[in-house]
Amino acid sequence: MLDKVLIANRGEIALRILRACKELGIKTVAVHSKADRELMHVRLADEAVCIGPASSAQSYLNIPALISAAEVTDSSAIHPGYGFLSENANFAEQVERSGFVFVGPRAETIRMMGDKVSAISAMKAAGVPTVPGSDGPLPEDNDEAVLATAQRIGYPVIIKAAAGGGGRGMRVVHSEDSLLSSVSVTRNEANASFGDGTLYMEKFLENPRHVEVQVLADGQGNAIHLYDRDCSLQRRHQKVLEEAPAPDIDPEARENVFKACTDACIEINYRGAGTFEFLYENGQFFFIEMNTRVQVEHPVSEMVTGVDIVKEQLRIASGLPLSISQDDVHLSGHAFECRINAEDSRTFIPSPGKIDLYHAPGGLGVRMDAHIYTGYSVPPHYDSLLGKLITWGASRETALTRMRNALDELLVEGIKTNIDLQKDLVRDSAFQQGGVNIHYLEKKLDLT
Ligand code: MV4
Repeated sequence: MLDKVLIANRGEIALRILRACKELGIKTVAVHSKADRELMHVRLADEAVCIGPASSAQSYLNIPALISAAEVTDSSAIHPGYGFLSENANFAEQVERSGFVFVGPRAETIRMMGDKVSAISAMKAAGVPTVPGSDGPLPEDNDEAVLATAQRIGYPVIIKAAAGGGGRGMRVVHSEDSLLSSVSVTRNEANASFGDGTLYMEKFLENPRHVEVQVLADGQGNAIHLYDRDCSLQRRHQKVLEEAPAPDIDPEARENVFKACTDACIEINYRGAGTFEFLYENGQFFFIEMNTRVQVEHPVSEMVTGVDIVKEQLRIASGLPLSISQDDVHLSGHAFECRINAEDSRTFIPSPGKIDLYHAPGGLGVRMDAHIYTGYSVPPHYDSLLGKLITWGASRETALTRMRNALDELLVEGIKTNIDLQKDLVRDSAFQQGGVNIHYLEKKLDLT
């Protein structure tokens, strides 16, 4: 087992990683900016290293500072968490070249998944169902071929940047009239944003759900899935409320997609935790992207399977095989996660500042993954996630009732939060019914 892990992150996920390390008897190193010296995980880690000035998110992106911190503390590995450098192939490469273990996939896997064209083609080759599309990059100098591709796919189509992902660098095209101009604008934006103008085209699915599959693979020939999550409730590509398993999915399509995901992991010799992102429409799954990190919403999968995803990541990084096989994974009950953000419930404007009072809910089936405490000041430099409220129940109904009650118990005073929005959502009748699509929340917000 790894001896000492440097946690290259902050906030609730740093605390989450610290807890997993403690359970495994792994020593921990916190790194933090000057603004973050009061963070909960900094107190709880065995050692802490200040790696940068107060006024920026840059500290957690400073590769030389992170590697120096790993050197001076004699760490054996670096866990990147999510965001920041977690899907940066060059970082993974530099970590390993410096003699540390990167808790995540091999750099080449991260690079392949970062390029959406190569990710889709690898997954398609491995038997994962993909969206009908260009099957490769759009040519830069052949308008006829681009028009013919769209013709074959059928309008509406969506133009996406190969270096994009997560909703950046996309444009929907409804008819031939605007195709070439849209391709040109999207290419200019992709060049400006990512330094890479490579584009691809897909059929635009109008009303899909966002359903993702959690996998774990050890790079030693073993891969399992931890069922699916529904993350359709989002605003401007920011997820708001997630659940596991995804409700009301065609059982046969679902079994097929799980098998395709684990087969693909073995095919590409995947190592670590990963998420296959799908659009789900009319009973069919369509792969769009793969995430090579632990995700914000991983707890809902943990709650319905009992598998500790971060502990498995650390075991895999230690060179150990998965502690469980697929036959050991049993889906039990239902879980929800509400993201609790420091932001106005209606305008979504961030609201940093001092928390005058924090009271976390409790009780059977209630989990609060958060780093805040009464007296903590939310700095303005980072994203607004304060924590996640997660509930579990034997049925979806019970888990949702627990979430309603837990949200009523949750007190965060002194700053604005989105708790009122979450209280509203868990009482929404369409959401209670289950299976709303990716446009539901934005439409609802437009109406109120
Ligand atoms: C799509 C799509 C419809 N058709 N691709 C947005 C984020 C990025 N991961 C992919 N995205 C989409 N790709 C096709 N072929 C609609 C979206 C999309 C979306 C996807 C998941 C969750 C929320 C979304 C919100 C708007 C658009």
